[in-house]
Parts: sequence; C-alpha cells; structure tokens
Amino acid sequence: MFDGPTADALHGLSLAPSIAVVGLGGAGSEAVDDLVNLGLPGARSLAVNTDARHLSHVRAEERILLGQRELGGRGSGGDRAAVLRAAEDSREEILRRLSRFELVFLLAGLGGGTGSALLPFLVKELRKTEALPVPVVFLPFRVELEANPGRRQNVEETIAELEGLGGLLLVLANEKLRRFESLPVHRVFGVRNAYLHALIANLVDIVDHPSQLNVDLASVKSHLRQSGLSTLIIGEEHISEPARLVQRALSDSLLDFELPYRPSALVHLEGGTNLTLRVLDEVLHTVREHLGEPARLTFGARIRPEPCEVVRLTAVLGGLKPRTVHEAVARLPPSAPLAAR
Ligand SMILES: Nc1nc2c(ncn2[C@@H]2O[C@H](COP(=O)(O)OP(=O)(O)OP(=O)(O)O)[C@@H](O)[C@H]2O)c(=O)[nH]1
Ligand SMILES: [Mg+2]
Repeated sequence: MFDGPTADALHGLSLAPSIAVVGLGGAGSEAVDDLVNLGLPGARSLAVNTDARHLSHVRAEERILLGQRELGGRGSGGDRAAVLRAAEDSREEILRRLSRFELVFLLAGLGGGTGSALLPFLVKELRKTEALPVPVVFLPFRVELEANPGRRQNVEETIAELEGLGGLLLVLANEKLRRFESLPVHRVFGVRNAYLHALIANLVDIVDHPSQLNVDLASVKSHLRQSGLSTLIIGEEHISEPARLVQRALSDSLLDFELPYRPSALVHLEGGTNLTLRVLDEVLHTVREHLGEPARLTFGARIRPEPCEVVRLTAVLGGLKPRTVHEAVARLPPSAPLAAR
C-alpha cells in the first residue's frame, strides 16, 4: 500500500507524538516520582525545583535545578515572585528542554512558591510553541487553607490565572480524597496518583495509537481550541453496561470541575471485536442524557483485534466555567482580599 514516494516520505518520520511528564516544585516532583514507579512507557519524566535536596531524591530522567543564584538551591519558601524571576532568567534553557515535546503534562501542588509560579508561566510559554501543555494541579486540603490565609490567596490567584488561560486543566482537589479517609495517608495519595496515572495513560493512548475512528493529537488540539476551559473523564466498564460506563466516569472522578449544560465533548471508546454499534450508540445516548445535547461532539473508537469484555471511555469535556472558588475552599468565609475585590 505504501509503495513509492509515500513509503519514502513515511520512512524516518517519527509518527508517535513525544510526551513529557514534568513535576514542578515539591508536590509536583513527588507525584512524578510516583508515576515513574507506576511506569510511564513512551514518556520522558522531568522534575524542576528550586530545592536541590528535594530534587536529589526524585526519580526522574531529567532533573532541573532552577534559581540557584537567587535562592541558593534551598527552595523559595512560598515566594512566587522570586521563582518567576528565576524562571525569566532561565527562560531559554527551560524552554529548550520542554518545547521539544508535543504533549507536556505539568504537575504542581498549589500554595507554595515554585510549582505555583512555574505552572502558569510554563503554560503560557509552551502555548507559543507547537507543544500542548496539560496543567495538572493538586489543591491542598481545606484545613491547610483555613489555617493560612496567605496560602489560600496564593491558591486562589494561581487557579484563577490557570482558568483564565483556558484549555485542558486537570484539578485534583485533596478534599475529594476524603472518601478514602479510612485508608492510611500514604495510601490515599497513592490512590490519587494512580488515578492521575490512568488519566495520563488514557490521554497518551488515544493520541499515541491510531484508531479506526481516529482521534489524534491534532484533533484533540483543535477540539480544545474551540472548547475553552476543559477537563477529562475516564472509565472502564463491562461491555454489557454502557450506560454505567458514562455515569461512573463522571461520578468516580477525582477531578474537581463543574460542567455547564451542554459542554462540548470529545469522546473516545476502546473495545474488542465484540463492541457493537448498539453499545456505541448507548454510550453516546448516555453522554447526551448526562451532559445535555453536547454543544459539539467529536467521536472516536478503537477496536482491538480480539474480543474484549471491557469497554474503556476517555472524554475531554469543554466549555467549563471558571470557578474562582473551588471545592477545597468553597465552604470557607471569604478571605479579606477576596471580599475587597
Ligand atoms: N508534598 C506534597 N504536597 C502536596 C501534595 N498534594 C498537594 N500538596 C500541596 O502542595 C502545596 C505546595 O507545596 P510544595 O510543592 O512543597 O511547594 P513548592 O512548589 O515546592 O514551593 P516552595 O517550596 O514554596 O518553593 C502544599 O500546599 C501542599 O499542601 C503531595 O502529594 N505532596
Ligand atoms: Mg518546595
């Protein structure tokens, strides 16, 4: 089929997108360390921090120490302005390291200095390149914000900035982990990181491997360009339960988001040779039932060469309204700076 010039043109072309998972600051780097443990085939792992000692313990393929001159390798202690100055100083170097990838997951816990400053900075910078940045934020527990108005303001400002930038934004609120409160603490973060691992793996999988009804990186990018602020849902279910697949992907999500009526949706399904049109239909029908007739729907499907009892759903949902106050902070009285706005 690919004889002649087409075959020559295809030869030597790297067809799979290059992917990086980058931890920013302490919490982001710890998450990358966990993800490396869980396995990131096909993706490069990186950690960026202003804290040399923390960085030295992280298992990432590339470790970047930032702001050595300004911060002496000791972290920023919550000083976002100092981190931004350091980032500006190293702009060329850091962008040289990151813009060679096509899909860049950027992970940070909000509330500190390093991750909170680097995340919006890098999203803005990478948007100017061909790379698709996917910011992933961890929101601190409510109790941390209650006890610390400065940290709360830091979180609110950073999340508002990220929401204002639009595109795919994955918000993992620690408060959502309360449903696992009988588990030991380290296991709870393990559950969150395993969920994040599945989110990353699903998105990478749909852009990395061709489907029969194809969704690729270009179609994800074009969907996002038209969808404003977006999130991701994932799920797996037995082939006999297509309606439950959608319900559970929405209700089991550890991501913090509020869907508008009729969000846009890019829906991808993966199943085996026994995946019938009826199953596909029922999934799309349930999507409509739950989301309202989507404002815009893109649909893709991949059929594995063998029968499979499980159907896997990955969907990018767009048109989200920015929420200045999130689940983690929703039940707090307004802080002084917010009340003054
Ligand atoms: N260490 C850690 N922090 C988390 C985690 N999940 C959320 N966080 C929150 O992440 C926030 C930021 O903390 P760090 O990542 O240590 O801060 P940093 O980005 O390194 O910034 P500086 O140390 O101030 O330069 C804190 O408010 C934590 O509550 C996690 O799994 N591990
Ligand atoms: Mg730190």
